[in-house]
Amino acid sequence: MSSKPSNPISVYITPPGPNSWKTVFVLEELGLNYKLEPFRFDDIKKKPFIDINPNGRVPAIHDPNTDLTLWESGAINQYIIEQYDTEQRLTYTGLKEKHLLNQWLQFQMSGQGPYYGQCGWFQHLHHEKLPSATARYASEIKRVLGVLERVLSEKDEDSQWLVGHKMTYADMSFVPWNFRLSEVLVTSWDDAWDGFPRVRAWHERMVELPSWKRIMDTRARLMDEQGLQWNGVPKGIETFTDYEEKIAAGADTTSKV
Ligand SMILES: N[C@@H](CCC(=O)N[C@@H](CS)C(=O)NCC(=O)O)C(=O)O
Repeated sequence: MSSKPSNPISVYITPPGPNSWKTVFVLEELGLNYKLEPFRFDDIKKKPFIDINPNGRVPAIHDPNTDLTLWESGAINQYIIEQYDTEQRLTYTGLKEKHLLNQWLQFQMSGQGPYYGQCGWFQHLHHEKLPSATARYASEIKRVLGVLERVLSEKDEDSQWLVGHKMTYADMSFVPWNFRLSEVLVTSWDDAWDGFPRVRAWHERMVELPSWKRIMDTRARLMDEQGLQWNGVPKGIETFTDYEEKIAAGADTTSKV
């Protein structure tokens, strides 16, 4: 474990998608020294980025203080916590809690992220409509939310967090995808959360944090600079339906979310 990073940690991101913001959220909440290295989504599978992450996905970081380059948001966030959360603000180090935090992070990485991502893809970006695919991923999203609802309902009213009695990096890891919930399910915010009041309250507590608001302001600025609207649709295209029509016509097949 070390103190704060004296040189800024470089964080490679493409602004639209949720995964990068999971890492930026932790860095911002801990008040660490970092600098964003934003680039366009269209360049994600090309050099120079694939020299940093051969898998061509964001986020990735380079920490000049330790000369470590890392990709996969879960691995990155655990590194940041282990290396720089010296006061254990967002973590626990006891044997049980440490592994429970890891368990929830793995659940987020394997259970939440991929299902939300695929649901969004089949709802908005796939070149043909496949209702059975969207139904499958939407029902997995509801199942994942059900798991969280059950666990939170078994916790005391005054510790509505996944592990222990405070917000940790595990809770925070679920925020960026849940922030896009109504968009991936293509429904209203209220309907998206129907049946999951505790998960909704847990999520809404975290998006009220100044750190989350600051990074979403940064996202809005970067999206604007790249000519994109809030949802990743290029400016000048009114609705997702218009965008879908363009994708179906072969105009643009790269994901912007
Ligand atoms: N498991 C990876 C997923 C990262 C990921 O899929 N990021 C998206 C942006 S939100 C991406 O880079 N997509 C590139 C692509 O689909 O080719 C992580 O958590 O870091």
